[in-house]
Parts: sequence; C-alpha cells; structure tokens
Amino acid sequence: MIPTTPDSPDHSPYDLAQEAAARLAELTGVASHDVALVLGSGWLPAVDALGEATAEIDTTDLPGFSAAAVAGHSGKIRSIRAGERNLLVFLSRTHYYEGKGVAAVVHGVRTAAAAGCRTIVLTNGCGGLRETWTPGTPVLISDHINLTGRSPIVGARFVDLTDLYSSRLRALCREVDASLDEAVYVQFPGPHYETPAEIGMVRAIGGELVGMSTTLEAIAAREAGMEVLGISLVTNLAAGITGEPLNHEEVLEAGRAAASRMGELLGRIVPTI
Ligand code: 8IG
Repeated sequence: MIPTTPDSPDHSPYDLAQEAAARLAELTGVASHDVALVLGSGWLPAVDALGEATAEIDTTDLPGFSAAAVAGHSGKIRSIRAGERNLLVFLSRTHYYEGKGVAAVVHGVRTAAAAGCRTIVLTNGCGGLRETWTPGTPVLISDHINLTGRSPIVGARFVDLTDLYSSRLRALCREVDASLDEAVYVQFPGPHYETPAEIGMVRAIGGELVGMSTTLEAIAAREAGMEVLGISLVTNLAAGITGEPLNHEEVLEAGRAAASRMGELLGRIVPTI
C-alpha cells in the first residue's frame, strides 16, 4: 500500500519510487534509463517499432506496483535499447478509476524519474470532439484540464505547469509528421464515459480530447523535473457526436487498427527527443 503523503517519516512515495528504480536496475541489468514511455489503449502493438527489448519484467516484481486490472493493458515494463538511449516502456498504467489512490497512479512516473529518465512520453486512447478525427487519429496534447479534482502532490509544493506539454517536443513531432493536430486533453475520473451534456461542457471550456488518464502523471512528471510529451490516439468520437453509444470493444479495435501507424510515429519521434 502506497502512503498518500510524502511526509510519512520513513516511507514516502518518493522513497518507494527510489526502491522500485533500484530493483528495476537489478532486474533489467540497465543501470540508468533515459526516456520513459507509458502506453495507453491502442498503443501496445506500437512497442515493437521502438527497438529490441533487452529485458521485460512484471510491474508486480517492483515495490509499490499492484496487478493491472483492464483488458488490453498488460502489467509489464520493457527496457529497450534504441540507438544510444535506454527506453523504459510501461506497457500498462494504473488508472485513477481503479481506486488505488493518486500515489499509485503516478508511481510508474516517479519510478521512471528515479531510474534516470529526463523525458517521458505519455500516450493514451481517448475520445475526440473534432469530427475530422476518424478513429485511429493521433493528436498531440497541447495542454490539459484535470477534472479529477486531485493532485499527485501533497503539501505546500507549488509546481509550475506552464508549458507542461513541452512545446519543444511538440515541434519535433510536427517535423516528423506535419499532419499532427494539437488539442487540449480533459481528464474525467471515469470509469464511465461522458454524457453528451458533459461533452458540451468540454467544448465550452476549450477541450477537444477526453479520457481517463495522463493529467496526474504529467503533473508528477513535471514535479520530478521531466520534459513531457503527450500523444492521444483518438479511438472514438466523444459521446453524443455521432448519436451511437460508446463501446469498449470498438475502442480497442480502433487501437489495433491504428497500431502500425502509431509504431511508425513513435519509432520516428523517440530518436529525435
Ligand atoms: I479509448 O470517449 C477512450 N477513453 N473519458 N471518454 C473518456 N475516456 C475515453 C474515451 C471517451 N474513449
């Protein structure tokens, strides 16, 4: 069980991440990693385009991780050697809606930071509000609105979130693929999808991507001093836009169908960052 305050004297979430990183180094044989990636719904098949795996471990072999709960998310961490860099790839994440607490949601991010990563790529599958985004369209996250009402940070630590989603990394992505759009990502707590009225609210507040992840991780990454890139895969139009109900299987299928494009995209972006 992860303590919820960093003030608990002998075992803060930051200490637990240090322990996880030390065990990760032992199990992978890689002393330090450079770039972390978190793969969301639909992104898993893209991992093979990143390079050769030097090790793959179960998240549950590291202190502080519990078992993955969602179909389409496997609880594994892969260490990949890509050119001169060591990539640390989380094939799944802990979602806020699992109810394990905010510290559990960001434990992977803090472990990546403790393992040496200075850059993190947060991916997700999400709903889109722009009708031109057919299922399988990748979109860069330009900023976020966190509707969980929670923070991964506890106590008087006032972390700046200006340019949270690095404009430098976004520009690099657009050099690789000039067709990439950018939009504001809105995180709802989930696990239910939105009502059409809630999607109307998202539009009114300036959001065009809706999902159940990423924002708390991005905040924890910034707190840890990492540069953050966020990429959403729009797997469905948001509720009420098409008039059809949302279906989790269709969402997974759109991800599978987009896998080769996402693999190519990540495979071209990661070497540039
Ligand atoms: I994939 O339409 C996926 N995840 N909140 N809304 C929310 N999360 C999602 C959606 C969606 N699609």
